[in-house]
Amino acid sequence: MLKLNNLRAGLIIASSLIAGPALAANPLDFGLLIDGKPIRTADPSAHVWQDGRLYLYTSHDEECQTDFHMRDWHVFSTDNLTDWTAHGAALSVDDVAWADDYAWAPDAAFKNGKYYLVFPAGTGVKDRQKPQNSTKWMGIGIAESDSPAGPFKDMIGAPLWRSPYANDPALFIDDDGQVYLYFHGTDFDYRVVKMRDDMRGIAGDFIKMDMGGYEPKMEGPWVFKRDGLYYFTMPENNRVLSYYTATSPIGPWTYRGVFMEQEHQSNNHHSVVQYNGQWLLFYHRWLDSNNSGCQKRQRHVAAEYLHFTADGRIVPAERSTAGLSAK
Ligand code: FUB
Repeated sequence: MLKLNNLRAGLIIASSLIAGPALAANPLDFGLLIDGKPIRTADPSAHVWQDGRLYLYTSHDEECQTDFHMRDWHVFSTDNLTDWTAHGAALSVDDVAWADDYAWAPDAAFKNGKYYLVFPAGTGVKDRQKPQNSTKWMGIGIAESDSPAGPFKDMIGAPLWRSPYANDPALFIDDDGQVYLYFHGTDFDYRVVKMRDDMRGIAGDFIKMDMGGYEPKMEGPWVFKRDGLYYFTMPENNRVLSYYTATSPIGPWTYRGVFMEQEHQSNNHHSVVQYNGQWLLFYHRWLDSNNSGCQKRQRHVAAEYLHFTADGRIVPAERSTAGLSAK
């Protein structure tokens, strides 16, 4: 833990001393350098908490990463969508007893006066040539903090469940306080499970949702509620962002179409949040990392304003360079 705290302190100092104020044009500049290079972030999960700030919980790609071996999750916040504060690592697999790799897409929630981080993590290796030799396994953990900026501590020292394989968790709290956990899992898509009130485990069975007959491969689910309507959004086939709507958080869902096209045939991962009356889309892009020494595209978090039609449809969003700096 000492090692992690030192790392957090060092990163925050590096951020404030080296990078200075950051602007919110795309990709987002968090003002955080690691080994002299901008932190590579992906899988942004956005939330607005009681302090009026917007917090982003992201995963963190190692420089020039391969096969998504990832070690920690980061937190950033803003109160004006322009200047970002880097709070350092929210949690590292170094502090998770049951995993040593695959610090993938996290999400967060506020309940019972505490902040919770749900995080996918795992162990083993994926053998792409001989899948039968793969030992990779992933599960979902739950961590807690008194502060939205972390650091978070694994609450139960174990994944929420061991089977089925699961990653990409998303939490949604309905108006009655019930917490729902949506996730991605091999052959186990479109399930949701309720969380216990104390957030230390799941309550009841996995619920297979009625998706209205359309079930493409799904990653990174996200659920939000707007004007009484529930929205289930996801990177369909890992690529395009598409959505369903329903009048209940567990469906039945109606497919409504694509709201962001794919780019470079690469994965995307997103979240949707309302801040000061405006709806915002956070997502990641695969961009050339100029002057970094890495010869391939790397992931960076970006954001756009998101608009709705009068009847609740999401207006397709374009990737822009102005991002949230465009009023
Ligand atoms: O960042 C690792 C994985 O890539 C995420 O869990 C997926 O959603 C994809 O973005």
